[in-house]
Amino acid sequence: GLDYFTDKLKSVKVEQDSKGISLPQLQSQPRSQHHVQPEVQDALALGRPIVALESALVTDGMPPPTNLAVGRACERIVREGGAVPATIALIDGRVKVGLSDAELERIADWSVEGSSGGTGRGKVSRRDFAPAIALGRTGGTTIAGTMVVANLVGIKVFATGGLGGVHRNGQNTLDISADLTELGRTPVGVIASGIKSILDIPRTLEYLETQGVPVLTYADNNTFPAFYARDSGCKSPWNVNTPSLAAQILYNQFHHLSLQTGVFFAAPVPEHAAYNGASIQAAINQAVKESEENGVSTRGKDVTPWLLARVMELTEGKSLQSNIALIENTSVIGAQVAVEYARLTK
Ligand code: PSU
Ligand code: MN
Repeated sequence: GLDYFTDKLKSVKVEQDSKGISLPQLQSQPRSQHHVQPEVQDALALGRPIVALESALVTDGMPPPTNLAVGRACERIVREGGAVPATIALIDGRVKVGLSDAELERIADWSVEGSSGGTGRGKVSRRDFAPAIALGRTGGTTIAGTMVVANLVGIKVFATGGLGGVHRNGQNTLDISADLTELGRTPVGVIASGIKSILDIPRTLEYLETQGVPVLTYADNNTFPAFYARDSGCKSPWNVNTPSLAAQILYNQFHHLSLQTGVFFAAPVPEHAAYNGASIQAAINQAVKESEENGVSTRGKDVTPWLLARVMELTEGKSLQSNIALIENTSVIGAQVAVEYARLTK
């Protein structure tokens, strides 16, 4: 199982090559030379701060050329904050922890395999790894998928944009993002800007409660944010507003209590970039309505990318500006939390 993978990773003397570190126990499988970049491997060995970054937002969440620019910006921001960025993706059937710029470029190009132009075909979640590795596929890891890999290699802080959730009418369709169950069973701290109101936010919070996931607003109040907007109308059970408190919570969860459950920090979009307008609410409602009419709302992993792309179209790209700002903001916080967390676990 996964413990086997992790134990092996710790105990096996790994070989280093130009592409990174090979994990020998997986090399007997065709196309299964997974790679942890040397920089990430060193940081893991030395207990230095590391921030995991997802790649589904590059392959599916935002259109070119913004997706590549944002992917690069997040890595740069994490570095500037004194942590090592580890963008996680699946490339030719190999799990990559830390991407080269060429690899990032490749998955950001919507004309090549693995990037899917908002159709969802490139998304890699927990259920997809085993088949996608066997078939040599390329794709972007969702929050759930990124958490799986981060946890396997020992990365505990992960920054991204928007969490998946319970979809509207999810009580009937059972469309509930695997991000929520992943938080319930994988000990990684996730920092995001809340949940888009393409989703059912109150039910998403209920589901996270059922999964036993600590949910905190990262601010001086417990207003739960809704991605573009700073206030969803819901409250978080908790709030913290410093990296050291956030790191202490992760330490309590993972070390002190050894709970095998993630932690969710919801960092509101910066005030100057917030988008509370009636126009975005109207666009979201229209996109959801259209998805129900044209049947997309029942098409599994396609639903979220389709809605994201449609909202962007309907707002003529204006929503993209807050999208960029909020991801850059969570990258800043991710680095700060990772620095404090490394201090506690040294
Ligand atoms: N929400 C966003 N932007 C995104 C996603 C969600 O505002 O890019 C992506 C993330 O990768 C998330 C995934 O993990 O969509 C959730 O997809 P689904 O609803 O199919 O679980
Ligand atoms: Mn879904």
